[in-house]
Amino acid sequence: MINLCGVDISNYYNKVKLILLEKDIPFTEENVLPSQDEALLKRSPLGKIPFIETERGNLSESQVILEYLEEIYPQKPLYPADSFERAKCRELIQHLELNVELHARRLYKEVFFGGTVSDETKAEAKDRLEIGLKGLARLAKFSPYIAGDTYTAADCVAWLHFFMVTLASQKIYGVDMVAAHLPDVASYMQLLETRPAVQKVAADRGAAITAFFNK
Ligand SMILES: N[C@@H](CCC(=O)N[C@@H](CS)C(=O)NCC(=O)O)C(=O)O
Repeated sequence: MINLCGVDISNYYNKVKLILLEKDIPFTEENVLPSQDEALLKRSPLGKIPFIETERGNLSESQVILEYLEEIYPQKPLYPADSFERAKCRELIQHLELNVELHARRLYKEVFFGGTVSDETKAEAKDRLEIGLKGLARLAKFSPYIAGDTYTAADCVAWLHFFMVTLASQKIYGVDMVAAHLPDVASYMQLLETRPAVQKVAADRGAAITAFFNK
């Protein structure tokens, strides 16, 4: 049985959790915080979460895990069968992660962890986020799903990262940069939130966020 390790407030942890739920793959969860402790470094090479433990060994990096799960559980596919469409789906995921979420991530210290981020970093992150979101707007179809008429792994990733980027940009810049660049995003998020797997991840994330801020 797969053991998913990490915390429910992490969008990367929730990415793997959502994929497991959508594909109906049995798994257990273990609450593990990222750290540089030797014990954790033996389980996850950079001490990051998420990682999974399998009968064959451990795997880190959410996208690697996602692709592995897709290969070993091809039933209930989350990628299109056609090679080009599959590549378009991966292209969306790559843009969401590298050109959107990673820039917003530079703000999380102030948004979630009581730290401060310099004005220079805030300005840089805003510029890069604008470029990333404009690029995403050129690629995203929202017809009704992000890659077209079928729900795919790109929707799982988009749903999680849009939530974080919205929170971060509202708190730091006073504006929801996702909605500003992707005007159809509210109805898209509502559509995704009709899915039982998405609802389960949202409920667990909500409880974890409440517990985190009331510590
Ligand atoms: N590229 C990694 C990102 C994972 C990641 O950044 N996880 C965060 C929590 S959301 C973490 O472990 N941070 C601790 C650190 O960066 O040392 C993935 O896709 O799994």
